[in-house]
Amino acid sequence: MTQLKAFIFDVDGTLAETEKDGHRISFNRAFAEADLNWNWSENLYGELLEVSGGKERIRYYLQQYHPEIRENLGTLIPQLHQAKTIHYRQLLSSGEIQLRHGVKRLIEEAYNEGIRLAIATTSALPNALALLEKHLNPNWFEVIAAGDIVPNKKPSPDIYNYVLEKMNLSPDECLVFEDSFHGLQAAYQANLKTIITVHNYTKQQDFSSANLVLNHLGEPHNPFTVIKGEIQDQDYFDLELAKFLIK
Ligand code: XBP
Ligand code: MG
Repeated sequence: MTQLKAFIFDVDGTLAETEKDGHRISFNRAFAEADLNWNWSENLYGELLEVSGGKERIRYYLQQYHPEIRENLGTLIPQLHQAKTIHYRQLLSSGEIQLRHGVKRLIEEAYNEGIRLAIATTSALPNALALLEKHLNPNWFEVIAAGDIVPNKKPSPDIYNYVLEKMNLSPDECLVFEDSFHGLQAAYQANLKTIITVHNYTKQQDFSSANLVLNHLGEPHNPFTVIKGEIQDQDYFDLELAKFLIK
C-alpha cells in the first residue's frame, strides 16, 4: 500500500479564482497605465488562457491582435508584466480575492497531520506569494516552484518534476490539485494523480485523465459535487479521501 506523503497545489484557479478578477484586471490596469487602449474582456481572456504565463500571454495577444507591433517587444513585454505584477499584488493585498471552498481547511488539516506541502505554479513567484501571504502561511510549503524556475511552463511536466526532485518524492506518494487542462497535462506527464476543481473558464475542458473532478473541495456545510470519479458518502475533500485515492 502506498503512503500519502505530500500534496502539491497549483495556485491560479485552484487555491483561488484569480484569473478573471485578479490577473485579468491587473493586465488591463498595466495597459491603461502605459497608455495602451487594449482591454482584455472576460471572453477574450478565456481565449488567452490557452497560453500559460503572463509574459507569454502578452506576446501571444500581440501576435494575434496587433501583428503590426513588432519592435522593442523584448523591452515592452517585461515592462508591462512588471507593472501588472505590482497591480496584482495590490489587488490581492486588498483582500478582494478569497480562497476557494475547502482550500484552507484541507491545507490546515494536511499540515497538522504532517503531510508535506508544495506549490507548482506558472505564475511569477511574487504573485504566488501574495496569495499565500494574504490567506495562508508560505512557510507551510516546503517548495514553492513558480514562474520561470523551469525552462517550460505547463502543460510541460517540468514544474512537477522539479518539485518531486526537490522533495525527493516519487509520484505515487503525492496528490496534485489543479483546475485546468494544461495543469492536468503537466501533472499527468509527471505520473502524478490529480484532483481537479473546475470553474467557469475550465468546466468544459477534457479531464479524462484526472482521478477525481469536483466543482470545489467542499466544506462540512457546503458539500462538493462530483463531476467525475467513484467515491462514496463524502461531502468534502479531506485526508481520509486523499488516502483512499492514493491506495
Ligand atoms: C497560471 C497562469 C498564469 C497567470 C499569470 O496558470 O497561467 O499565467 O494567469 O501569471 P497555472 P503571471 O494556474 O496553470 O499555474 O502574470 O504571474 O505569469
Ligand atoms: Mg491553474
